[in-house]
Amino acid sequence: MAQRRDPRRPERTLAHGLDRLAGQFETVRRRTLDLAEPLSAEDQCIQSMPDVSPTKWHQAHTTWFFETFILKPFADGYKVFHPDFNFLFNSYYEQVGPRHERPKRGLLSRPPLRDVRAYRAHVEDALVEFLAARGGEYAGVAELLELGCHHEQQHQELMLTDIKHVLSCNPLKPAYQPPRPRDASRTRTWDWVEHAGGLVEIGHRGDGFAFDCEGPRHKVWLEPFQLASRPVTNGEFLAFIENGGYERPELWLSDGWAACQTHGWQAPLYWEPIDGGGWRIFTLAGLRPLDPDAPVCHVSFFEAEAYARWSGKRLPTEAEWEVIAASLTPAGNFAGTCEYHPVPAQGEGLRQIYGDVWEWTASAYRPYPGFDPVHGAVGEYNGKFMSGQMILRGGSCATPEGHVRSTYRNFFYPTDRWQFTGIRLADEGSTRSVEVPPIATTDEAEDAPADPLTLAFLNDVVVGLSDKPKRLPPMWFYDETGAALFEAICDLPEYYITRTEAAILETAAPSIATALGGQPVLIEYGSGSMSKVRLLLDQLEEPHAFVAVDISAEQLGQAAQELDAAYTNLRLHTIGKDFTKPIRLPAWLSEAGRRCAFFPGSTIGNFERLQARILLERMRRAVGRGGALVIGVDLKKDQTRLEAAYDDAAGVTARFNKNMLARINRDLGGDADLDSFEHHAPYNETKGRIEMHLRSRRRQKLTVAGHQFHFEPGETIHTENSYKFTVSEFQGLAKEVGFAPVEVWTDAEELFSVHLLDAV
Ligand code: AVI
Repeated sequence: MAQRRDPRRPERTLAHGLDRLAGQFETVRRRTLDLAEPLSAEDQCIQSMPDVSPTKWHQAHTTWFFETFILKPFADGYKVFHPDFNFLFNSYYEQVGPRHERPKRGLLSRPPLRDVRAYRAHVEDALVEFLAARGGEYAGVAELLELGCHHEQQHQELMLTDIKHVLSCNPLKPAYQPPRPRDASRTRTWDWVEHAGGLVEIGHRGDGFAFDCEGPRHKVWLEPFQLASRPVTNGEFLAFIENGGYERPELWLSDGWAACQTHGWQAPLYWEPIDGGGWRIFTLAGLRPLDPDAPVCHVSFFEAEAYARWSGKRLPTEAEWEVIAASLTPAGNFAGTCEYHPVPAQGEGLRQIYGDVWEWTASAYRPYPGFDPVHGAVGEYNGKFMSGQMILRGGSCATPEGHVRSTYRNFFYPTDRWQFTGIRLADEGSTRSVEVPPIATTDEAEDAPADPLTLAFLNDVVVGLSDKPKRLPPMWFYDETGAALFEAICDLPEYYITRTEAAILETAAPSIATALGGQPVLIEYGSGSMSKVRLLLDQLEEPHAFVAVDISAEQLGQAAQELDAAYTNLRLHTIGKDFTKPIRLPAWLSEAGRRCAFFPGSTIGNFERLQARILLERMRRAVGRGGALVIGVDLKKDQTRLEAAYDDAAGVTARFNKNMLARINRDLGGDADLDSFEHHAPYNETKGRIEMHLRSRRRQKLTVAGHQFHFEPGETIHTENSYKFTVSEFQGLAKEVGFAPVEVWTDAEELFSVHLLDAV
């Protein structure tokens, strides 16, 4: 999804009909900054061990990659940002010249973070200009651009694994992010997935992006085997520990036993014994209790081997892993879920083959028959590491969604433990097996949706429908159809929210305008059709700019055009993005008056308390001290009125709810039968929220991209919560993140409230 840039700076804007690759570049680059956002400049400078690189270094090195392999050789007249940066930020490319020693990256307190950010902007601007000048003709650089994006995604994973190690070394055990609430349900049982063996093919076919080491595709002979339907859990690994697993040399490979002794391993990395018994673990959400049902992670290859031997099984070869995984589209608990931690298995059948933990295989990282690395310096990317390392498959909870494939070969040294690495067992095939599972080809993977937004949707669908109770995040309601249906909801007689809020805003706008003063900047989160903001814009004193953030790129473009035509002197900046993620505001905003976040429609009610707090905190940071917030908040009221608003007589809300299933069919090739689900929207008095569900009318199954989900009659998918507040409940929440109430307006019936708050 491409972010629309400031229309007043057309020279930096990519040509219309933006190439998929240029869009991918922008998305990937922004994600890197998003990942760094929770960290201080001090956090970003630390290197806690030689394998770990500072966050700042990752940001610079990924930039260096584009500069070195695209701009320097291809962009005429490109001016390097700084002559020393080649030495500082070259990782391991001998052919590009000498470099700063890897274990000393944490000593680079200079250049400061702000210079690294400026370096990123410099290279991005130059690359965007270079691509625009080529008018979509990227011959010669397309592969490098794509490689650079995938390279940066690899570093995004390293940013998470590295900062986890850095923070774990701090005695305060700081968290990268607050803990996320999770449903406690899980499936404890597991089974074997059988494969009859025979002559199979593995490796990339050559269509679409892959790293050079994933090919050539070639034939492999497999004996019948079976693969565990889910990874080994913490609870299972605990049994190994309690059975003396770390004290029994007979379970270990000789080098593994030596490593175990040298490093004093007694448990996976990040496990800490609790006085009096038990364990807790360090996570990116700080120290947490050990969940016995979550996949064990941060184990070395040697620990995985010892565990497999102890359990009487073995690790799968990479070919065994690949032929099973190739029948499924990569979706699961990747970094897009923002869990950054493996979660317990849900549902039945083959689970968590993608995401959660990288799975150690029994295969050494060696070239496939006929492997021919790319020529030149960039050929040093993979090939030269093909000694002494082991293959891991499937991606982890820190891997960006859309990054891995069934053919993806990750590799680490057998003693490495700081990645999210886990164990899936294999065994020889059962002689009972007569059923021959399809020998998988990668055809399905080639049909897989490629753009990041669709992949993020697929992930949420696979993760959400595997959960108990099943759930889907409401942000996915709003594709073009969903956005239109929501507009129709706003006009319904039962849905009092929109018109009540509009009437209140009309009354309140002059006072809001006075409070904001001259040249204010409005930032609307989830701007939709941009109709409500007009009520404010009409009253504001020379508004300096309007920043609109919305996930629906189609709607954003359309609405921006209309607003632009109506407010010719207004600077309009659009950000096509999920507004719950950090946003980057353009530098030119700083010359203006007060900043005011605008969040109408009671959308705040669609978030759980913790998420609502995080979102308000982000708004607080975006407007800065002295800024303001104008927010619409729906009030608690009688149940009948509330339920009617979410289950209207004309059935528009029901269609809106079912559009989620229609979208699964449309965008992900799902086979949901819309008639066999019904809209259900009760008010939950105890929790103070309307709950929207899609209730299955019968026993059925739904298939999405190779994943199957079973429904019992009456079972629901929880699609949305709409929390209702009292005025003081909301003010209490806002105060927690530094917003002080200034004024609140309600309608005569006290159905709805609009709040003006100051950022203090
Ligand atoms: C966007 N949001 C505030 C609406 C609400 O009222 O929770 C979404 C909605 N869902 C069903 N009807 C409207």
